[in-house]
Parts: sequence; C-alpha cells; structure tokens
Amino acid sequence: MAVGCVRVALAVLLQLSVWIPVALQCSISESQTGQVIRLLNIMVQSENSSAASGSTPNPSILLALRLASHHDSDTERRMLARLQVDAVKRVQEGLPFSSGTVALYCLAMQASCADPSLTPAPGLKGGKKALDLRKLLEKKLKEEIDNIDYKNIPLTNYYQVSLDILALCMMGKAVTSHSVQSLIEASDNGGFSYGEKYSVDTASVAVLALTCVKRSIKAPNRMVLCLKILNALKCLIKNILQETTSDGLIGNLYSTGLAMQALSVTSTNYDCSRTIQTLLERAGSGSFENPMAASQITPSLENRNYLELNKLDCKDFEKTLDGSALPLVPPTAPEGVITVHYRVEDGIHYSFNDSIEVTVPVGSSLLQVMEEAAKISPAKFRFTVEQSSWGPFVTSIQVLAGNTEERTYWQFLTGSNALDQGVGDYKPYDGEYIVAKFSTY
Ligand code: B12
Repeated sequence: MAVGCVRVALAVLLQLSVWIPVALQCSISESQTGQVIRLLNIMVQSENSSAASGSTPNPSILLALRLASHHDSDTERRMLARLQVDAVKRVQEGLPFSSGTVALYCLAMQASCADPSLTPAPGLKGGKKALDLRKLLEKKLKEEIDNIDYKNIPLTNYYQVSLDILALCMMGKAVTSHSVQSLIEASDNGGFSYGEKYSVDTASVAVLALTCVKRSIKAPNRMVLCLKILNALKCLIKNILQETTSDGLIGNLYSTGLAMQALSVTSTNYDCSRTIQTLLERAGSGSFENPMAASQITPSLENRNYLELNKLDCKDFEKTLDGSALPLVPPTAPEGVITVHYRVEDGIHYSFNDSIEVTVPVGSSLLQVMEEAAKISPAKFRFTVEQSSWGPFVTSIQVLAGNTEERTYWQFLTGSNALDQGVGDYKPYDGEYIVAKFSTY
C-alpha cells in the first residue's frame, strides 16, 4: 500500500515539535496591483525588443508572466514558440545550454501548457519530429551530479542543480535519491555560500525543489529519503529566516521574491506585511527595472510560486494586460556630472592594484564609469563582459579572467560592501568609492 510522505511528515513534526503550519497571507492589496502591472509591462516590453532584435528569449520572464493574474496572451504564445525554436537550435548547433537554463526552459514550457518532452523540432537529425527536453535535462543533471561525486562541486552551481531537480519533479519525473541527497549534503556543508555570503536565492530554490520531491513521494521504500528531506527543509527555512533584515527583506532585495516562495510552500509562520511594503517602495523607486529582477519578484507579490505552474488554466487568457493605461514614466534627462573613485584590485595573487577618478554624467551606470576609465587608461582598466539574463557580467579586467573551475570572479563593492546589482544596473553616486576585486567564491 502506498504511504504518503505527508503522513510520515506529520508524525515527525509532532515528534520533533517543529514549526506549526500557518497559512501565509502575503499578497498585495487590490489598490497595489498597478505596481505589479507596471513590472509585468517591463517584462513584456523587454520580450518585445528581444524578439525584434532576434536575441535569446528569457524563460524566467515567461514563467513570471504565466503565474501572473493579468495576461498578454499574444506575448506569452510568441515567447513559448521562441523558446521552443531556441531550444532546438541550441541542441542542433551544439550551443551552450547549461543545466539550469534547460530547467528554466522546461518550467516555462510546463507553465505554458506545452510538454517539454515533445518540443516541436522539424529539422532534427534522424527524422525525429520532436526534441525531448526532459531527457536532456536528466542528462544535464547527471553531469552535474557526476561532477559533484568526482570534484565535490557541481559543473555550474547549486542554484542550477536545485532548478534541475525542481523542473524534473514538476514534470512528474522521479528524481534519483542520489541527486536529492547530493543537494541535501551541499546544503548541510556550506555548498550554498559564495565566499562568506549565504545564498538565500539558492536555499530558496532548493526548498522549492525538495518540497516538490517530498510531495511526490508515494512509495514506502523512499521513506528514509522523505525524512532526510523534511530535516533538510527545516534547516533551510531556519537559515533563510536568519537572513531577514529589519526592513523585512530576506537576504537582499533580489533574493526576497524567491525566499517568499520558499516560505509560502512550507507554510512557515512569517508575517510578510513589512516585506511587501518594502518591496513595493523599492519597486516604486526603480529597483526592479531589470526584467530579470522583475521576473523573480512578481510571483511573490501575488502570492504565487513555481510549484503552482502545473495548475494554470491554459484557456484563461481573457484578462488582457492593458499596457497603454500604464505608460512607463519617461526618464528625465540627467543634469550635471559626478566623480567616482574606481579601483581594480587582484585580491587573490595581489599582482595589481590601480585607482582612478572618473567624471561621468549624473545617472551613469557603473558600466559607463568602467568604460570611461578604460578610455583614459586602457592598460589598467580594460575589461570584457558577457551578456547574461541579468545583463552584462564582467568576465575579465586587464588580462585577469574569472574561472568557474577555479571559482574565481570579479566582485564589485562599494567601500567594503558587495553591490547587490550588476555593473549595467548600478548607478554610482557622486564621490563614491567603487572597487572591482578579483576574488574566490
Ligand atoms: C551563482 C551566482 C553567481 C556566481 C556565478 C558563477 C557560477 N559559478 O555560477 C558568482 C559568484 C560569480 C556571481 C557573481 C555576481 N553576482 Co550573482 N548570482 C548567482 C545566483 C545565485 C545564481 C545564478 C544562476 O546560476 N542562475 C541560473 C542560470 C540558468 O541563469 P543564467 O542567467 O545563465 O546564470 C548566469 C548569470 O546569472 C551569471 N550571473 C551570476 N550573477 C550575476 C550577476 C549579474 C549582475 C550578472 C549580469 C550576471 C550574473 O552567472 C550565472 C551562471 O553562469 C543568482 C541568484 C538569482 N536569483 O538569480 C545571483 C545573482 C544573479 N547575482 C547577483 C549579483 C549582485 C552578483 C554580483 C554583481 C555580486 C558582486 N557584488 O560582485 C557578481 C557579478 C559581478 C560581475 N563580475 O559582473 C544578484 C543580481 C541582482 C541584480 N539586481 O542584478 C543575484 C540575483 C543574487 C542576489 N540576490 O543578489 N553570482
């Protein structure tokens, strides 16, 4: 007879007298929906310009649009088609397709009522008509786990391993106990930290993944795994809650959305009114204009989470998003100039440490400061970037490049505090000291 994990869970919870489930009421009020619609508009507009310029679609945006209560069905349908074409292209042409990206594609397709294992692929080798993305994801996850087994770190990171397990579980695929245990071990042994910083983002996606697996366990022979999951969830939630700040954020501004999803699926007793208030204030002052940031916050503002994506109504496209009613405020032309102190420093081998003062127009991004520095003194300040879903990621300064295997990267700080935005979004203030430090994580 099949025994539900939940029943065992209840017994364990009673025995350990751990947290008591309390429904989490965390959504915005009716009068605040305008703010969410504005963020949805930012995503729709970024999708429109990405489609027009032929750049790669962003699955995280489609996921957020599908989970929202207002829809732009044309955009959603077009995004799904673009994701399907792009997945086939990446496979056919052997282009980069990290495990977490495949997972996000699968989640976005699932949320759009399309089966990832039957992705239309007209020109596929061997006369096949469909690409099986689920199978590909299983293979990608196996590669991650093999790497953990041999080298003690995943090929990418534990955020992506969590996404992989979450996506496979949401597709109804039984994830191997070994994969789940690898994730649990990492969560116990500091695998979710970058440098000294605990990654609330990673812990939150791990909570979603483990909760999905826990809910799917039916067979009695997986009870040991079930208990391990329950224990891991308890620790993860405790760690996440420890990162709460006085203004209600969890981790930082950009991990709070995922953390709220994690807290909501585990029914943790957490009052989120302060959190919502801060998020809305910061959204109002322009902190979520990056479409990727918008995509990770909107589900939580409406109290939705990634575990609900299989329940979405495929025909429910009537409530159309009225973009024209909410015009984006045109940016006011900045006036004047600011001076920024910029230093680049090899914090690992101490091979260089160079500083400069740069004058740029008010409202310039850190990227513009770096470009100006590189113009003045290319030998010391030249740099390269790679485009990612969050914008430009700095890969090298001078000739020193970050490396995934060595776990090195260029970290950006204001004074001694790490920036919570990338160089494309962060706007330095007059007189600010910005440091780019070559570091390990
Ligand atoms: C892992 C990770 C890293 C790793 C990436 C390398 C690795 N081994 O994977 C490291 C430690 C290097 C890193 C660095 C930084 N990160 Co980071 N990172 C993440 C994390 C936890 C997961 C990313 C991921 O794998 N996504 C899944 C895959 C499928 O998507 P992807 O787009 O292909 O992922 C790639 C990019 O996201 C890129 N990347 C990672 N971080 C950042 C940050 C920026 C600004 C950009 C443009 C790209 C980028 O690396 C990923 C792997 O290749 C996210 C959390 C989140 N909520 O997304 C934060 C996150 C994206 N990072 C963030 C930040 C702020 C940074 C830094 C700017 C921190 C700093 N002060 O220096 C630097 C980037 C500096 C630079 N050189 O340009 C913020 C971005 C917020 C924002 N509004 O922009 C996030 C959301 C964390 C947070 N809550 O603050 N990061």
